[in-house]
Amino acid sequence: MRTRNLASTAAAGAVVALATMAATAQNAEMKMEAPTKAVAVLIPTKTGGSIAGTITFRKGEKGTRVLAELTGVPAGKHGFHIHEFGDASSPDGKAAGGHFDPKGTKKHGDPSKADVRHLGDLGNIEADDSGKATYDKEYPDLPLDMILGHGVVVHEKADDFGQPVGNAGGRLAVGVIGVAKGN
Ligand SMILES: [Cu+2]
Repeated sequence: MRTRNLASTAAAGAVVALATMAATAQNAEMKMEAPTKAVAVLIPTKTGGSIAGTITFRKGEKGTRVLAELTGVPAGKHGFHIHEFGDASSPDGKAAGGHFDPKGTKKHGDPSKADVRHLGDLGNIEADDSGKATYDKEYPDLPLDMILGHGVVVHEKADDFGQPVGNAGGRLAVGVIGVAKGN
């Protein structure tokens, strides 16, 4: 009898403990707001020279606005993509993997034209003679939450939108997309 009472008391205690844990978890979840801004700071690869800059991703009314301000970029167009991995650890930038393609389209494309493309295909970023490059485009189909933790790559050459990856050559810089303080 006594043992049984103890057992049921313990069981009741466990139920209370579990309920408390669940309530705490729920509160924590409710307090955590969905990210509205993310940033990637570029790290030059071994061929990236003095390239530097920050790419900002802002949650818009629909989709994501991508803004970049870079310096030290060789004049001209450079392929600019979100890549699969947020991994800037290799000197050639290849640890960032291939183009971010969560929909599995396996098709490279020009974001201003192609409706079917790797979601990470952001086209080109163009630098002037002083090495300054800016970018400001909004993508209705690019959810901010989905790109967090992935990588951004600035390529050596222009993206000509040829298959399979746009012939943009090597990688000048890699950044990792991380959650930033909102606004
Ligand atoms: Cu790329």
